[in-house]
Amino acid sequence: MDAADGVGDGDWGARSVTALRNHERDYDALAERLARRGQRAETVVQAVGRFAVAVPSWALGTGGTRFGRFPGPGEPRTLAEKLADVAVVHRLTGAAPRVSLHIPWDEPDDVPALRALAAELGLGFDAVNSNTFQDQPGQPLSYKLGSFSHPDAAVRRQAVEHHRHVIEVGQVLGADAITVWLADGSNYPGQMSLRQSFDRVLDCLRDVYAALPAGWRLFTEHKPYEPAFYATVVQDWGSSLLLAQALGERAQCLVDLGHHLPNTNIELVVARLLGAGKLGGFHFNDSKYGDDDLTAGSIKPYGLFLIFHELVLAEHERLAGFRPAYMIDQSHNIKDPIEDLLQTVDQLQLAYAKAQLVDHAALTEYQESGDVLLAERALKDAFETDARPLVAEARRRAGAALDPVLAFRASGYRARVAAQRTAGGYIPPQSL
Ligand code: RM4
Ligand code: MN
Ligand code: MN
Repeated sequence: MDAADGVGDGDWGARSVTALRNHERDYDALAERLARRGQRAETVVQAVGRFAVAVPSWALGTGGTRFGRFPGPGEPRTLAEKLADVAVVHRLTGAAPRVSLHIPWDEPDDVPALRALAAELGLGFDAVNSNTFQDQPGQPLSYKLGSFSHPDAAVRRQAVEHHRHVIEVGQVLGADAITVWLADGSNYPGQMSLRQSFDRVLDCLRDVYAALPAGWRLFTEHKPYEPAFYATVVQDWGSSLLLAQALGERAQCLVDLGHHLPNTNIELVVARLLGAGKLGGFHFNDSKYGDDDLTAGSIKPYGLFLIFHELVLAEHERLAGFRPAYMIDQSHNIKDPIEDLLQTVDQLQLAYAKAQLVDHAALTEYQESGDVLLAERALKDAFETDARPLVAEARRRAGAALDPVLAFRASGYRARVAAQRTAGGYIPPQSL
């Protein structure tokens, strides 16, 4: 594989002696500065080295809006090519070892063969995703008026059957969770019963929950609107929590950072779900207005840091049941998808590293003595620290790149695959 993709020689970024020397000087300077604050750079580097996030199978092609799409050269045409691209992201960041598969967008023909191919590339599988928000060719019944919430029991049965199938595929792949995002909802008042639609969703989810293999979890993902523009059935974290609590211990909530109404305090939502033992996972992205699916950290980096602060607190406190599944869910509309993913993973590693720099003992002391200013500053001190050398060091130790995007550009990978992947265009899933 290494010879084929040209990005596997393990010395990325360290290839330039000057880049490596500059990195070492930056790292030493930061380590010294942290030591003066009583903090160890080494501890943070090790924590960043353990951080991992899954890449969704739908993220390797150029995304688009309902107005259009501007594909770039060398997009993957097959699942195998998508895996090859994820392997590049993992090799350059050291932090993307798993793929989150979407069915039927990425329905494998030969599931065991896909698992073997992934293993060859050093990849595994994270939560599998179902899709009852579109009708598939040949599907007997339509989801136009809903899936799990549909008034017709036959449609609901078809949707449950689809989820059983997704779980079966996931099981063969070695996944251990299913994420359920439903588009169910209505566009006009009166279109559906607001209460019954929720009860039907819960009933169907009970069937899916009952089909979970041992050790599996089910994540419910909420979204306030789109494609339903009047009332979405699972529209907020409260509804998601009701479902997860009614289903049982192995049902938890998934927080997609773009699925909140404007100005929602997402770190507070995260804290509530953590407190209830119901935080299952994340779909990382960023947004300015709605479900924009922009690069994580590109619009509200402080918000991302505050979310990671809650996560790191839970980690340090060894909160019971805390086992979050981290995934990316973005639409790469105008950046090269691989570059955007590299930038995303870097931003997540950075937010995680900064959150590790919060002095928890001092923060607690300020909170308890009512020192508002210093409490806030305990967070700001961490956020404003340039933690990039810590992240680069974690990557260097993992044999990944000091600067993944520059290493990717220097590798010539995109041009090479553009030459290979010529026949037939990649048809992307509709961007949602
Ligand atoms: C939705 C949601 C789901 C994703 C689809 C494509 O808005 O974020 O997680 O699977 O889009
Ligand atoms: Mn999502
Ligand atoms: Mn979304």
